[in-house]
Amino acid sequence: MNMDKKVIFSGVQPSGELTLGNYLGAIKNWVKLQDEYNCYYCIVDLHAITVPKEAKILRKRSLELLASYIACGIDPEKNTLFIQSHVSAHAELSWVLNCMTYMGELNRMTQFKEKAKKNEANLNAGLFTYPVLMAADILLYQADLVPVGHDQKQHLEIARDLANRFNNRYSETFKVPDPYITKVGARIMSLQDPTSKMSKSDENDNGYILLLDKPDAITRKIKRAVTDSENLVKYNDEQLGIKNLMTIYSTITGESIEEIESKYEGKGYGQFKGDLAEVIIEGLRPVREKFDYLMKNKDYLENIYMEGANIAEKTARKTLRKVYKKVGFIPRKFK
Ligand code: ATP
Ligand code: LTN
Repeated sequence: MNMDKKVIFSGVQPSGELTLGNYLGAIKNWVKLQDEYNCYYCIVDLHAITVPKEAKILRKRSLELLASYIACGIDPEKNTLFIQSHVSAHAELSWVLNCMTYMGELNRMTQFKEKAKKNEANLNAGLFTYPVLMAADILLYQADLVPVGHDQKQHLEIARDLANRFNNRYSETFKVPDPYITKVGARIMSLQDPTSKMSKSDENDNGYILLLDKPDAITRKIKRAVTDSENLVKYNDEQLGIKNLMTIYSTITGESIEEIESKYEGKGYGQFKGDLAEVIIEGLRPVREKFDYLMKNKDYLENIYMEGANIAEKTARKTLRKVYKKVGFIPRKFK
């Protein structure tokens, strides 16, 4: 590990299969950043239990998520890939930060408000303090940069506020992290409702494309994607459906929106959708193939998360020791 490089931390919850939104909004950027930065990419299983899960399914999804990271192009030799619950410092720092977080600032979180509506029957405290655990994740590694989708912007603000609050109250301890949110691709919308984000917990499975969807499913979902009756491949805020599809096209191929507009001038939605389905299928093919291969090699995956936890643990403990000392806990003695 090169200590001169700046540090990146990010994570995804093993709360379902990855969508095209997760890939284009977050993970694709992780791949781009891996050479330039010292990266920690985490499977945030502690976060995932804020919405109850069956134990067997959570275990399965966590391993699949690790395989997906690698299948998307994240090189386990260059990055630290690990499982959040393996490094207990996350839960420990989270407690200390909880004691410095105001109820009011958590009450303002849009994600909490939305999830609270959906989980009224089980509105647990974990869902409320979710952003504090996220702040702990990031601050433990002294991360400079956090690549996430647009929906996480508010959570990052809290992480920055908590870092500053702790540094001011005690003394300089945490790096104040910056968000890394791209202009195009940071908000991929639902194919069925282009006013809400594409989400793996959507009830309507036509709303999202999964990373591991088969080609015929991808074609079907794109054909059914909601558009308007204009039949013009134009990027503007009046035509949210086609705008979203063009964003997907541009993020995968790297072609600019202007290039796409001129390519499809005089051509209708039918042709554009057909081509887009092909672009997605071809873009995801290598990911799907690598994923299938990795899931047959469980020992290899085990080795990666084992080594990852060892490396992460060292860095995280170092920060936590400083924190415990500053808040006034007597350091533990070992015989
Ligand atoms: P859930 O639907 O269970 O809340 P999610 O699909 O939002 O989950 P997360 O694990 O919360 O997925 O997010 C992982 C990463 O993917 C985050 O960086 C998030 O910002 C990004 N992301 C999620 N959905 C989208 C989207 N539709 N467009 C762009 N980025 C997204
Ligand atoms: N809340 C994030 C997942 C997450 C995360 C993090 C992202 C948990 N801890 C630390 C970046 C850095 C989400 O995407 N829902």
